[in-house]
Amino acid sequence: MRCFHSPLHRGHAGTHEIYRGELVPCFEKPERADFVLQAFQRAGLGEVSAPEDHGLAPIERIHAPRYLAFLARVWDAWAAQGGTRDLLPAVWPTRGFRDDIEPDNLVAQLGLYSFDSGSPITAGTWTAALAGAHCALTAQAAVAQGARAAFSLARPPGHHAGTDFYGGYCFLNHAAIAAQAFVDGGAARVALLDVDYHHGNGTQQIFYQRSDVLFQSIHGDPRTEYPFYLGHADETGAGTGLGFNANYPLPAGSDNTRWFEALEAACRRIVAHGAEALVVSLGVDTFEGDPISRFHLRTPEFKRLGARLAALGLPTVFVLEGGYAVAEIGDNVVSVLAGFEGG
Ligand code: SP5
Ligand code: ZN
Repeated sequence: MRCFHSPLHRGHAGTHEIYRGELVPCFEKPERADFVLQAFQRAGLGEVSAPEDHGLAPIERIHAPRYLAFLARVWDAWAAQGGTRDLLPAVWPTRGFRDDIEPDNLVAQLGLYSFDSGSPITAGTWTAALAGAHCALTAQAAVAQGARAAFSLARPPGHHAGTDFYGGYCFLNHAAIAAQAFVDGGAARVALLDVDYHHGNGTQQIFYQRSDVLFQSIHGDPRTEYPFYLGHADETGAGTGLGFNANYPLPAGSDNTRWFEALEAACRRIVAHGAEALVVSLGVDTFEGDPISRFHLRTPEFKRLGARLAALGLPTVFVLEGGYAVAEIGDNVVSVLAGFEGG
């Protein structure tokens, strides 16, 4: 399996996020990608290449122009004011406020385009996220050109980012960008499966009214788990998208039997959809040792996940999402990919 990776991810390196009223070190750190890269190479799974530059057009198919313009300029604007620390929002336009006028104040702009305080913007955030989008697009192109599967190894992750908002450590929704590229390449039906511990709220928002991209997410129940405000089982799509969104919220602490029942249900729907291609939002924060999550997958289960996805027989793009047990993230990701390859 080809792997696409850029060292530009290192430019996104937040120091702190707010957790229980305290500044704590970021869980989403550059070492994550290093460990995945090392494990991928050690396992001899395939060639690792730099992404091709696909330009902004395929990213603008998913994200709003004013949001992309904000991401591209915000750090330089901050630096021009003498700012050096990570950018974190502190105020948000909730119900009753206006979101149609972009304020001049930078912190107010941060709040307009974000939904949490856990996703610092640093000097290289835009460059890193853009490189990640190009990794996903290059992986998609490889698969569209006939590869059985490809892996986009990038960070920051993407599945919490929506049309015009960031959060949950995510800025550009790489998996959504890849799924859209399949559609724009002529696929009538695409499946996007999110196996990260957290609900893929950004991806759901992007495709909620569409029937061409089936979005499904298996995740910790939002009643207790981040991102809290989306990801319930009764969210099934709207308009022409009705019936093309499926959530499988599982109680925190759920056992692996239950997790694989949800996977089975999701796989059946992918087949029923008649999907021509599959994009997997591959978070491994379902690992039993993950510091911020509460499922119990381990190496045998990650292999089983990969093997089950391979049995769908679809051209498949894997996009790295979460996973915060840094020492084990590489082995966990490689277990899924090796399981897919039949190893
Ligand atoms: C891509 C991805 O996995 N994003 C996840 C973002 C989660 N951010 C909020 C973390 C809150 C931590 N709460 C866990 C309590 C464990 N002590
Ligand atoms: Zn996650």
